[in-house]
Amino acid sequence: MTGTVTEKIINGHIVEGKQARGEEVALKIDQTLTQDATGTMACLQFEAIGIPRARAELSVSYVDHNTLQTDFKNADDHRYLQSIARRYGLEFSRPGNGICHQLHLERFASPGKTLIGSDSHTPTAGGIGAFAIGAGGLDVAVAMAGMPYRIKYPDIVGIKLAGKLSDWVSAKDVILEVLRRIDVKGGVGKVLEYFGPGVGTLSVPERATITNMGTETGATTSVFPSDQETKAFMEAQERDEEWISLEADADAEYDEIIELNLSEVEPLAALPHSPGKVKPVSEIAGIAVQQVAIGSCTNSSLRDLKITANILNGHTIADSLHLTINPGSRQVVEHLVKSGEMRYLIAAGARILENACGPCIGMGAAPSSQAVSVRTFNRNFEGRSGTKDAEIFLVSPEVAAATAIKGVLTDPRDLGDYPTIEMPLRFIVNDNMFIRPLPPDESARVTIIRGPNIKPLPDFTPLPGTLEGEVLLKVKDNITTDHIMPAGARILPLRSNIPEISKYVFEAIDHKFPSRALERGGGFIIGGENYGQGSSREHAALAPKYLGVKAVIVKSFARIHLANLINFGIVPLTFKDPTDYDSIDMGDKLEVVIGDLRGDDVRLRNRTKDTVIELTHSLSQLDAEILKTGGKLPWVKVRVGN
Ligand code: MIC
Ligand code: SF4
Repeated sequence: MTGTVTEKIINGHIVEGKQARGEEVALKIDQTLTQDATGTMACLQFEAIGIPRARAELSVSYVDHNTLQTDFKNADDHRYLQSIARRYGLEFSRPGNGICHQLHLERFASPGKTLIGSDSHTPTAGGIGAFAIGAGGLDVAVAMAGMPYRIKYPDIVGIKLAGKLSDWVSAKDVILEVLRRIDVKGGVGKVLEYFGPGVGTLSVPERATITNMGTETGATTSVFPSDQETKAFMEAQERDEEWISLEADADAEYDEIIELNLSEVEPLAALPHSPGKVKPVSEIAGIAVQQVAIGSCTNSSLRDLKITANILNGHTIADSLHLTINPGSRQVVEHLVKSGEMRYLIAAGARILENACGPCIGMGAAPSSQAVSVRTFNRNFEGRSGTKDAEIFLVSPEVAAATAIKGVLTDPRDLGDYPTIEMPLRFIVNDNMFIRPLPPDESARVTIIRGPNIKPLPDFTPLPGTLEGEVLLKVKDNITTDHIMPAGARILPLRSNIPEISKYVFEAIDHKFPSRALERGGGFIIGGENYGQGSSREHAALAPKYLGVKAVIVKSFARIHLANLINFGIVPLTFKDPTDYDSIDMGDKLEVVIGDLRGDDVRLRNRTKDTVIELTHSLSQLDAEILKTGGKLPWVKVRVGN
């Protein structure tokens, strides 16, 4: 097969549909991953599908998001997930083992494989040459049941890397540079594929930092070729037999090419409150900083923590701030302990937190009021840190460590000589915190254990031809799923209880939304561009559905959220003429005639303003069928076959 890496993998996995840009194709999925915050719902859905055992080649259930265990709820979810893994033949990664994407890269991801995960940063595995896509939990449950995953055949953007990164500049700056150029919706409907002579200068974990945060461009995924560097990484992980060579052909054609000279990249930062608001650190250096947080699935690899340790070695962090570090995995920690570099971190004053997502999703270490927090993470949406008025800057480990020493946002090049780090030729491989799947005869006897916070899935009914109700909320551009369904230490433990979590929908924008929606018997949400960017959490569709939201009418949608709305029976509609957005106000009474959703014309009558507006949608025939039957679960159940 010839072409780009993306085409080679997609074309090798198509089970239905045409190999043509924009056409819907169904892909065979080799691997799935779930994490606890989305995984309990995904597993409830997998149970409801009703088959005896998972059917993908490999399904891994990770516990990494929700690990505070402030009461029984998290612990009950973990126990439930472990029992599900044993019952249905999944790998189970115990809490403390590490962050799902870092662990998957280390131990399971393989070049040429397809992977879908119920987490938007699943494309991390693109760093090893996997075609890895983030999706809602239900879509992952369906793939676990062996059914294909559908995507629109994406446009392929070739990002041609030349040159070599300078001292003090690292992979995070590369993806920040990409975001500076194409912003938070520049990747929608596209795959970002890296190629060119600069690729070979980046190790697999560095590539994974880039593909991880490619998610913030809205891209379907990002992918690197599989080359000698990939082979070396897999050998070091004792997985050389899984390596294959996978590179774009010399005559491969990209739909668009972005040239990026690594030698010209400089230390960058994303400013509050968008990962796309990128500026050179040199232009904004000097801002007083109260917190530095290092870790997350973007920057918690051994490479990242080694460089951090060696920058901090011999220093004490500034009095004005505190520094937290979440290592990505136990493998990372074991190496830092063995090499002695863990001491550098501890002696400098770092607070070593758990090998988990932690502060990235507001699970502890919330900044103080109006604090500036400099983080190596991938998202800085307002309030996500747990502190509404905190200002979050996203940077590389180099910038974070330099800032921790100086107490102000610092261009790390001011520190002088760049430390050299030595990476091991062989990683310490210790899989004892994975619990392996049971053989089928034993797993069939396992009892699933549910706690009182794990509530059954709500039932959804078929949609009528005309939707009526009032505009419950009108929001602006780039509304994130963190706005729609916040996470953090208070709300994350409610992920397996839809009636309870629905009380927090749109909390930061309008805390009266849930009670208003219920009082009015549901209604509509009006939004701007890129509605639903960010996380894959299907709760941002499920909970509004529970409150009676019938349709979301916006200028444009982010990919995963659009799919989640369809999956749970909320009609996703767009304005034919985006300026019509201005003519609708909160409280307006609307009537939306959707019919059978086969054609793409939908008429909206605004009874309050006595106007008619034309709407449209991008639903395939299948999407329309799924929506009309009240969502994907009932649709899948009749098709899966035992
Ligand atoms: C995130 O980074 O926003 C999360 C938390 O990992 C989410 C998943 C979730 O909401 O549980 C994601 O990226 O999909
Ligand atoms: Fe976890 Fe943060 Fe990565 Fe999401 S972005 S998977 S919360 S570390």
